[in-house]
Amino acid sequence: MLIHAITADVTYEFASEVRAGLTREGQKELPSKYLYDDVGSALFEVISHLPEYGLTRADARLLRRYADEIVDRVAGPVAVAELGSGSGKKTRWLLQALCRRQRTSYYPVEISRSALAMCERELRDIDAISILGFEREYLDGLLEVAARRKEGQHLFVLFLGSTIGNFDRPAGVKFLSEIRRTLEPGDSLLLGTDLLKPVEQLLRAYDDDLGVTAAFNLNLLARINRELDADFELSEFAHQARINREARRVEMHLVSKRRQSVRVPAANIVVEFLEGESVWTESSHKYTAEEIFETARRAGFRCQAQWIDEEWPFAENLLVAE
Ligand code: AVI
Repeated sequence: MLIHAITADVTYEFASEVRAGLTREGQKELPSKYLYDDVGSALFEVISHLPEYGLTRADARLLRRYADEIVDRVAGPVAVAELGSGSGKKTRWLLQALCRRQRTSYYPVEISRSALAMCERELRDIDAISILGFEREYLDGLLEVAARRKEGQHLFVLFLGSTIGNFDRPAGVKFLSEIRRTLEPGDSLLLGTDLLKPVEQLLRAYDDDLGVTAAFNLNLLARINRELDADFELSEFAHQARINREARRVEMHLVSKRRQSVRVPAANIVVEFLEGESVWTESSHKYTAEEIFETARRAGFRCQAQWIDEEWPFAENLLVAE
């Protein structure tokens, strides 16, 4: 597979976002996209196999079971763009269903080069597929894919795995509106959303017994040590999953076990932590099946169909650009 990579100064951007997040007034924060370096992506892959975390398996079950039905509802001919392809495993079912209908160009968009390479290895054996990966932020990658659209071709965008849940609700609508802006009427977006479930189940899913999610979260500090030369003592921070009922989300935090200061030379800061103070690293918003219709409408789509997994409440939503 060809991978289009950018050589922008990613370390500089990482350092400035770390500086902004750790020096802000009130709650310290780090953007969740930085959880996914090579180590973080590998840990997330393990999370997706954990008994406590059913999200990825529910997503895959729906795609395997309903691939033909989903593809039948998508106006063709299409080129497929996937935002955040990960390993590409669960996309196989959709691509195989599409490739039975037409020769298909598949454009995975990923910020992790190793995930792109994994995705290519996973999917290259499918008949009648051509794969071109973009190592880009989602919207930048999608713009490049849209520029390759051929006359009369529709785009079918995949945003699976409930990554939309990592945006807060207003930012989620804004992001979907930005996707909509790159599309033409009649193009489709398959949106995976994790649905609300009992608090105990959610807490277990984001704080598993083996401690894989804890390692996934703590790796963000390890990454800052590796890439920005910081001196975080990982054993002095604890992973914590919190439920925010009002916002209908699970939050991941890293809680300082004592009063301490941490140097981050490449970001030119020394950060002071109080005992019990946390860095908020990720939010996972949970949806109701009904609210997706309104969310889609506000972003300029119509939710044409929805498939729901009963075992682990999760919905695939087929949105059509109006
Ligand atoms: C990628 N994203 C949808 C996952 C989630 O559930 O929010 C990331 C994750 N964080 C902790 N466990 C999994």
